[in-house]
Amino acid sequence: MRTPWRRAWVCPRCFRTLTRGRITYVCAGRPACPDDRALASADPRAGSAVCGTCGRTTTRLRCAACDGRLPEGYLRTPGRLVALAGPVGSGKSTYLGVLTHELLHRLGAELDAALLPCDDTTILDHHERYARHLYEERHTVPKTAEDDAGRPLVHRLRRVGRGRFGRARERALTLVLLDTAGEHFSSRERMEARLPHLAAADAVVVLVDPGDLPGAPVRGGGVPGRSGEVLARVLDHLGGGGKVTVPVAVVLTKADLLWPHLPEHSPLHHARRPGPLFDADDRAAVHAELRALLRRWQEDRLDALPARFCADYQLFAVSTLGAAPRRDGGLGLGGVVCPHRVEDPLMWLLYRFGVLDRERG
Ligand SMILES: Nc1nc2c(ncn2[C@@H]2O[C@H](COP(=O)(O)OP(=O)(O)OP(=O)(O)O)[C@@H](O)[C@H]2O)c(=O)[nH]1
Ligand SMILES: [Mg+2]
Ligand SMILES: [Zn+2]
Ligand SMILES: [Zn+2]
Repeated sequence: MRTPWRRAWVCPRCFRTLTRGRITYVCAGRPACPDDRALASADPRAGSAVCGTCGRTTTRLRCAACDGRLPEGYLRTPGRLVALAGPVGSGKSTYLGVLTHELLHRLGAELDAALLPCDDTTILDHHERYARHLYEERHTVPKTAEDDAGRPLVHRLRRVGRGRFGRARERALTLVLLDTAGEHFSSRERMEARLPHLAAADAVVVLVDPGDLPGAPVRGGGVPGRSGEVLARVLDHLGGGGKVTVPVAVVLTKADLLWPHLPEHSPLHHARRPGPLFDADDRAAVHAELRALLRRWQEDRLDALPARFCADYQLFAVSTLGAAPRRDGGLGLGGVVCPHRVEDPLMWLLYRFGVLDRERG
């Protein structure tokens, strides 16, 4: 079953639903244009409007609720807000930085997809917060500050696939990815006060540090049980004690720490087959393997909770960096990021969002 699209657009700054009355044009002649209020009555879905005062055509839109500018062309494609959750140090920022880099530089081409940052803020933030550290300084990313309001990365993804009867069919979506400081997941009150976007998310990716699994053979770092508590809190927040309807990906990060302890034939060792299709067999194999491992590592809450409270969830294991960083924060493996299976959660979500097809076995 495909998840129905819950709502078409959410403001990527304040996360309120963008009804027509909540979107207005901004005159392209601002600030010189003396008065562009007449633009308020123009239809935002038309794509452009002419300012009654200065006569310029504008395509700029803003959210009337928070006054934030909407990314160029934001309303042209359905928006999907994917929120990252997980305790401090679980690997959210590293994951977001590497996933975006992979999408822009490698995965986009593999999926026959064009991926474009929607605004300058996205380009700057991606570079300043993530890419500069990982790919230029070859170092881990800094910890996300607690008072960091968390600007989202907004990209438009477009694919031309084969529709029925072999006809070319364009499928596009605006992907809004949001990273925040792990401290905000530490209590119910904090989540409610500090993470207004969670309730508006179209999918949630909960990251789990393998060091938090009481019985996992990983030394140092984690706090046993912590990731399970965050997952419980997030699901409770999203579902209000009932079912969570949006897709939830539960992702073990830092899988490189686990590799030496996995059986040789484990599906976690190899990567998915490359190509622009969602591989359901591979997905089922990894999911089943992780269920068994979580039981062995005494944290089967990570499977039992979503099994009970989610209409749709999957278990993943990724290594974002491919190896543990050195003690001084320099990347291992000669300073190179070697991601393993990082795209798996996204491939699943793109399939669920109707942008990817599944492999037909
Ligand atoms: N071994 C290994 N370590 C990783 C990997 N990814 C991240 N780490 C380590 O985990 C640390 C924390 O990662 P972050 O991405 O900053 O974690 P975060 O969830 O954003 O943390 P907060 O910003 O505090 O919420 C990094 O500094 C790395 O040392 C990985 O793929 N493998
Ligand atoms: Mg962070
Ligand atoms: Zn807004
Ligand atoms: Zn004007």
